[in-house]
Amino acid sequence: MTDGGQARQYGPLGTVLVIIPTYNEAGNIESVTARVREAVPDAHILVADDNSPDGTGEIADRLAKQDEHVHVLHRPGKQGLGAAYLAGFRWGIDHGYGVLVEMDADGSHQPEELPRLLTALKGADLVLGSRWVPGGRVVNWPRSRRLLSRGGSVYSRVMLGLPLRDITGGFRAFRSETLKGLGMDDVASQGYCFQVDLANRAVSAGYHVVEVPITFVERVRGNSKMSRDIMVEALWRVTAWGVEGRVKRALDRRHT
Ligand SMILES: Nc1nc2c(ncn2[C@@H]2O[C@H](COP(=O)(O)OP(=O)(O)OP(=O)(O)O)[C@@H](O)[C@H]2O)c(=O)[nH]1
Ligand SMILES: [Mg+2]
Repeated sequence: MTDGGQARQYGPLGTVLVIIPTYNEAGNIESVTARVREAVPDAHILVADDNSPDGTGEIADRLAKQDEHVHVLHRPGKQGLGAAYLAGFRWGIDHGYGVLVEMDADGSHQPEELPRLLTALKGADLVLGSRWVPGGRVVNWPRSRRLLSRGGSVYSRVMLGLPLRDITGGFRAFRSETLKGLGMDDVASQGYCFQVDLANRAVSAGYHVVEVPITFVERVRGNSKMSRDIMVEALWRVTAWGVEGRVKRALDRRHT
């Protein structure tokens, strides 16, 4: 939790848009959409599909036809999670939504936990669903993935000096105002370091960030998009941001 939040007054949340990026999630998109609709009936959903070869985009189109709360953003090809979210955020801001939620399609994030995230957002600028705070859990994750995720968070926390436990997670609720204040135009991160990038920007900008425990469940259907490239990108970017931050702080000290 960053400081400065307690004394502030927060405005109403407005309408919620749950953004679900998809690449080859044909076996998952229908059930996750239905669960979101059930869990938060007033919310809208935006499926941001990168022209999935398995037809996820067409399934999403069918769902959107049947339900005016469901929308689809078709993108020309696989450009990474970060790019899909940035496009989704812009769409949500342009359409006047007050809250933009990040959620995976693969069932790892439980739509039934969304109301808790949204309740916390009433008193925060950004809420992170967190596996690594008391009450948070991971189910069915192999030891290697657990280590990778915890290691990624610890490394990011130390390198960037962030007071957060789960920095790489992708189940989050932003106030639109927060995203507008983060300067999304120069976000270059593509893979899951996108999540580290946004958390770092939010804390650095002085936003009140709250972690809420979640239960994260390993995907049952479909294939992981985690790759060596994504890990390498995360490692070098986090290291570069960490060094950059230190140099900047040292220079600031010199000038004061
Ligand atoms: N639009 C779009 N969505 C993507 C892309 N890469 C991943 N996704 C989606 O982002 C979400 C998270 O990706 P996952 O493959 O589950 O990544 P992960 O959670 O790190 O790995 P596993 O859970 O082990 O599969 C899923 O809904 C994916 O379909 C991409 O390049 N474009
Ligand atoms: Mg996943």
